[in-house]
Amino acid sequence: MASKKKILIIGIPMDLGAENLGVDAAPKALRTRGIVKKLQNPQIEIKDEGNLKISAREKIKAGKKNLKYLDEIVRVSEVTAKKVDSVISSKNKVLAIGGDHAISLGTISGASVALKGDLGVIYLDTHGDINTDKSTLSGNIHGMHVASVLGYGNEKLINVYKKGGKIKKENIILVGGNDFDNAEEIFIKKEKIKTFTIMDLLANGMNPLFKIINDLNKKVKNIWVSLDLDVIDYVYAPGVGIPNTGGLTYREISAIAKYIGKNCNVVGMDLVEYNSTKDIDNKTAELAIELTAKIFGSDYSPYTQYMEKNKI
Ligand SMILES: [Mn+2]
Repeated sequence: MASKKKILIIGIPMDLGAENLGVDAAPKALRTRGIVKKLQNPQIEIKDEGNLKISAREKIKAGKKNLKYLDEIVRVSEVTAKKVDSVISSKNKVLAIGGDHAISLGTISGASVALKGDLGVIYLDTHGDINTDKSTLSGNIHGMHVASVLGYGNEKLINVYKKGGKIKKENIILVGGNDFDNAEEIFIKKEKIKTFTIMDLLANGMNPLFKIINDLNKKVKNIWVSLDLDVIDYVYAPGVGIPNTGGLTYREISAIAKYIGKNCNVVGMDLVEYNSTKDIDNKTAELAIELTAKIFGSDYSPYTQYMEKNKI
């Protein structure tokens, strides 16, 4: 039997990277939904490390219009990166619960430093999050951190935890994209960033994605998965910051999560943009927990539990 995996949960209740308030409550809400107990099984030990401290929005200034809350986001990213670095350096895995997606600037930076750059990223998101301070339309940093970890955009964001970009541009895959800004489309094309969009999925099925993931596995030993729940259609995941009307179905996202869990050495993941106030019958929370289990190569589903309980 494979050795028992230890996954440390780090709650990062930060919503400063986004406009849509409410995602800061996600770590608490997911704990209330039983994420710790539900992920635990004979192969996986979960340790909850609690939450990082984030300054409240009303107590700080937004600062520059094209880089809102830059200083606090950089500070939180430094703390996050240090924490993730120490967990991965001690051979444990990380489940980082946001917050908005800007938390991944710190998580990916910390993981990359711990693994000396031998890290690929599978980025599940309907958006690109690949704007810079020059191209942003909103000034929200949760739309910029992918560019930052690749070494583009504002210096303070790029140089979090260690100087320079953290992920080689050929080592990231943007999966499930359906809502890129024009500037993002141009950037992705110019820099040859690998994408597997909803259009690719409809045109060619899932196989090309599995091939890109296999190719990434040949180039890097370790994978970080960044799961923005808004990649999923709102029918299955209504409880997100920005609900998606053209997203992945349950069948598709669960197959992707399962494929990653079976085939990649996942060292950690982000679970971001959960908004409990928009959730319906906790289905987004339950799905988030199920996908997390699958991405770490394990399993949990309310349906399986129901079957076991009722001995069906
Ligand atoms: Mn995102």
